[in-house]
Amino acid sequence: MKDKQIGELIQAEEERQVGMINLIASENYVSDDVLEALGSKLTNKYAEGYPGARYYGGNNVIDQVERECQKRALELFIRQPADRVNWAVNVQPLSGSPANVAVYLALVPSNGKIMGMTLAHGGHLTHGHKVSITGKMWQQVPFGVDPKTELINYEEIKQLALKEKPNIIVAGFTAYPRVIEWQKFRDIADACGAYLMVDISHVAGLVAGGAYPSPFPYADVVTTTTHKTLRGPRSALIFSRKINARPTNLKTTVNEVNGFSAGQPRLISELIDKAVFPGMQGGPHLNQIAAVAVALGEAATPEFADYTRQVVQNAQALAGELSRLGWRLVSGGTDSHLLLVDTWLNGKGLSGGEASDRLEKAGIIVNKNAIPGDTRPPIDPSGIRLGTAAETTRGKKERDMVEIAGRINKILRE
Ligand code: DSN
Repeated sequence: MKDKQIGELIQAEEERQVGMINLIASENYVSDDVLEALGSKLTNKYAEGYPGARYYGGNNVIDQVERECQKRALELFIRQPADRVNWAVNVQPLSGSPANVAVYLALVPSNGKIMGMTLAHGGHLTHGHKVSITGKMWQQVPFGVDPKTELINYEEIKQLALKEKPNIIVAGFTAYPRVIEWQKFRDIADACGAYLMVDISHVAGLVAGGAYPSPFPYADVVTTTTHKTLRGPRSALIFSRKINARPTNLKTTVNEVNGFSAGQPRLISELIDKAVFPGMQGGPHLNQIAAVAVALGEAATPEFADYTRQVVQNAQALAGELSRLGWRLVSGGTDSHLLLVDTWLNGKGLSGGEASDRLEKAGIIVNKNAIPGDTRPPIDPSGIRLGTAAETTRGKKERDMVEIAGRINKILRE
């Protein structure tokens, strides 16, 4: 690279990545093929619009790239062709937050209600938190986990949904370690007349590989980032069922702008496409979309399915050993790639910030994270979140996780 300054910084970051243990639950290591697509000349092309309907000339090749990405996404997540025909996918969102906003723009009237898990209990900012645009343009109906079990209490969520009548229910989390019963969320959405959106950003790879239950049989909309357990570049996908929008939900900003009127049947996939472009974004990043297509191809292999099983086994080995060494884990363990460790222990231990700093000095990278019912501030909460997707890509197995748990224990108790 001719630019020495940036070249040296890239080199330095590559060395940092090699020289430490990465337990950040939302990170992973992409293949060289994914990097090659990301760094390709596809970045030079403007392609506002969708395949076959662009606003610029010269998109013959680009259309093929985007269509192939859509095809791979649908084939990977919806294995049965008979089910697949009922779904559409938008591969243009630049990342997870804009993808979620686009869904609300399409389906939730201004000031309508988004029912989602609070950030403090493992939700995401874009599930309606007040500091996010999703909590400013719409109202959040927040739900959390049961204070005793730290598990989702479906009956409580149902009662809340019946009382509040949200327009959309968001299931899916960034810091909830357990399996989610998607059918129960479907029943709740049906009971209160809401759309069911599932955000599988964290577990997408596990779903694709068969190591975590698929929400596709139950959801109306599924959003995901592509760079966590799915092991692709930073990007996002929005899957939507080809069903008509509910007439009561048709009066949304995106529909008004596009001249869709209440009473005129519209597929939700059509509304979501309009919300992504021109509602939220201009030209899609085709180099990124090509890299997603490469990652989706990799995720369809038997090796990837083995990888996802190993990710979960590694998380369970890490959780088991940390528990054995006396650490309290939120909900007692994990069914996925991530776990939450209560490092604060009601004031007898370390804050999440101090735990994270100590581990980083010793070459183990984690993120500080709130635990349910946290009494400490988000900037220095009571716990840390650990995940095994990245280290499993680097070939780690259960015995390595036991060894890493021992190191974590020693560093945090010194
Ligand atoms: N930053 C992501 C995570 O770490 O879970 C969510 O946006």
